Amino acid sequence: MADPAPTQPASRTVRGACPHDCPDTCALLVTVDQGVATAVRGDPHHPTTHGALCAKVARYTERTYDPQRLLHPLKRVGAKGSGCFIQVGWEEALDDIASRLRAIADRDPEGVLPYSYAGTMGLVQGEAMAARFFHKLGASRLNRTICSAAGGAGIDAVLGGKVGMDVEQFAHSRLILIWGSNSITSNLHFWTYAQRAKRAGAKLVCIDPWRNETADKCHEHIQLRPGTDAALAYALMHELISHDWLDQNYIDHYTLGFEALRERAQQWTPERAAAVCGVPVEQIRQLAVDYGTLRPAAIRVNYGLQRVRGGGNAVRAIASLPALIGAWRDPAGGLLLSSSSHFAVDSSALERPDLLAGRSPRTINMTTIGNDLQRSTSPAFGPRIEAIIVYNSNPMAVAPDGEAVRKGFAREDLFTVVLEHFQTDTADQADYVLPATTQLEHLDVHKAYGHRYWLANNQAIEPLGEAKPNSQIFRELARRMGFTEACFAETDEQIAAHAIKADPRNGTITFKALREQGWLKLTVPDAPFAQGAFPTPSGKCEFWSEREAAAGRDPLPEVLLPYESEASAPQLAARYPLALISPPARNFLNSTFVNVPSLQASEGEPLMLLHPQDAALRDIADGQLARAFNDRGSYACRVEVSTRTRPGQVVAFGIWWRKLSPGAVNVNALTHQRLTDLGAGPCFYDCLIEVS
Ligand SMILES: Nc1nc2c(c(=O)[nH]1)N[C@H]1C(S)=C(S)[C@@H](COP(=O)(O)OP(=O)(O)OC[C@H]3O[C@@H](n4cnc5c(=O)[nH]c(N)nc54)[C@H](O)[C@@H]3O)O[C@H]1N2
Ligand SMILES: Nc1nc2c(c(=O)[nH]1)N[C@H]1C(S)=C(S)[C@@H](COP(=O)(O)OP(=O)(O)OC[C@H]3O[C@@H](n4cnc5c(=O)[nH]c(N)nc54)[C@H](O)[C@@H]3O)O[C@H]1N2
Ligand SMILES: [Mo]
Repeated sequence: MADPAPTQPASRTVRGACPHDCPDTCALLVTVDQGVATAVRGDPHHPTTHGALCAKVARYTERTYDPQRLLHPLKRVGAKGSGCFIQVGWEEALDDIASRLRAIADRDPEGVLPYSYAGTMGLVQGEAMAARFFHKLGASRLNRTICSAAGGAGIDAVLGGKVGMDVEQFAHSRLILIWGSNSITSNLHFWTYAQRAKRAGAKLVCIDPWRNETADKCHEHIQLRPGTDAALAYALMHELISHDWLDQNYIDHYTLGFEALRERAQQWTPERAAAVCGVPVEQIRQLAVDYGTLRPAAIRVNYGLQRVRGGGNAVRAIASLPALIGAWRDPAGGLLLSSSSHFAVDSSALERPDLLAGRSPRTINMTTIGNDLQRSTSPAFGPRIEAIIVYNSNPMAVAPDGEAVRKGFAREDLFTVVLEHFQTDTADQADYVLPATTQLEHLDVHKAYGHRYWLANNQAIEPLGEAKPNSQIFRELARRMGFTEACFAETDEQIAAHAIKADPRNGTITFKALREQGWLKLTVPDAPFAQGAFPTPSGKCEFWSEREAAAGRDPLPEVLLPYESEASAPQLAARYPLALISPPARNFLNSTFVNVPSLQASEGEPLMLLHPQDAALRDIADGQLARAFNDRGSYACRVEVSTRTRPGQVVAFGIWWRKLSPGAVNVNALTHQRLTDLGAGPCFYDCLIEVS
């Protein structure tokens, strides 16, 4: 007689990791009862998670078991974009997709484009099997710029990579500048450390164009104009230099180009910066006194400030500050933008660029997908994009210049495949929608960009319906394409084990140990740059960058005003006088969670803040529905008249699904596709509009 099926224990706890695009990457404990996930909690023992989850991920089971989850492959039957689909079997869907891709690849594989970002930050369900598939095919490559490219390039120029303070050390800082970050919304677990420092007497300063909930809880709020941060940073340098609040010993030993930087900084008096930034000069002077005299001094700079033309150089200027005062000597001093480069990840083993076999396909920038989907074959561009495979991203909602994106995806001759959990705006444009598993239903391994722990995500429950992990979908497509390399047969567990490179920073960490323990910390010194040793070519903090010079750019950080602002585009500003920023809503994660009923209810509806002066000028009352518009598009949304924003500045929260918004457009109807100074990133917060 056969053995009886093993019985499931009544209730068990599975160690997991939050997959979302957030600096906090929390350690999760998932309660599973009879095969059903009943609760997701933060691991109380993981230092940065400390048992707390944000409102969104605390609802993870609600999202997972949502009745709207996609559970079967769907094939389009109605007109493109009509959202009419029929259920089909996996065999039929994958056979058809493979044959369509093969036909395009036979003409030119660059006609196929992957489009993905950080729907999951997992290294297995992100760019592993998918990258292998597209490399082997010779498909166009994607430059994944949509979030952090400008800041990443900026910090790389100065510090040599995405390296910086350990977030846990902020608890011991005496001064914390929270720069371009609404931490309570987007980096909650950092905020815990900032609060601890505050209780111990630290001064907290928020530098942000609108008085967000984080600014409310800081001692000072410097409410500057969007895109003017480099000017503020230079004025601080000006004051540090003229009052000799410098650590000359640190500068002499561990930095490059101080003389040139000093000369540039001397041009930036606090008065000049105050006029550019639109803040009182006294506030800049006081900030300089604080930064020049309080120790340890720490900066939490986040990506909010680099979504403007000069975003890369703004990060360069800010990243130059800590070395001037020797802040890096102390574990609780310095700066943190991202901790990403502290992790040694074996991306070649994951993504297998060797499968390109000498080919070097063109690269498409994901920020300009709106224009690029509409381009024809040309020598400069290469072949027209004939197929797009979207996973871990929702470009119809998140990419700039929404009308261009819509036109691109509406092309009748474009073959679109979307791997998703839900019928998003992008899934509506698909020829095939393939149901993907969520974090509870698959295995993964995670690094973080806001702390220094590796995490494992164990599978907690069986996939719902017919959903499959991204990795499995690409594995099965690879088989149908006739890709026989051994790497296409690897299991998720094998892929995860590759991720953790043999490197002193990873110490003895293995994926096996991670799976058991949930999370393990990197071996990185508390104050890694106390004695220089920056990962730059010179090993120093590079105020002056030879690499920037070689690329034909300013070797020093440069003050570049926005493309669209009163100062830089007065004629445009005469027609569209209001500066628009569109930061994240607290209950959403980009466009994820927008469809979760309880979170949608917390947010209510699309909202924009308008200053009382601007509202009065336009005769708009609080709570009215108004139209925000420019030459690119128009967006209807509820107005909150509020002194939280500056006069001349609108704050519209993102990123709503189009189809859940009035008129089926969202705030990206207003944004444009021009690129940042460094990194070729998007300029979401560099945008002029009018409201009526
Ligand atoms: N709840 C929630 N958490 C999130 C996200 C989310 O959507 N919702 N998004 C996640 C993602 S993708 C990322 S990249 C991270 C980082 O997230 P970010 O997108 O950086 O989000 P915020 O920290 O809100 O930073 C935006 C802040 O920058 C400010 N800002 C805008 N323009 C400027 C400027 O020119 N100068 C300055 N100084 N400030 C400016 C905005 O007013 C806002 O308060 O957070 C992640 N966490
Ligand atoms: N106006 C404006 N636009 C912005 C921003 C802004 O501040 N203002 N922020 C920008 C920033 S910082 C970012 S990072 C981008 C974010 O852009 P995206 O990375 O596209 O992020 P999301 O909108 O969260 O979409 C992720 C999608 O992936 C899906 N997903 C999650 N996990 C999986 C999985 O395992 N498999 C599959 N197949 N799918 C999965 C989710 O269901 C979701 O629909 O948006 C940018 N756009
Ligand atoms: Mo992002």
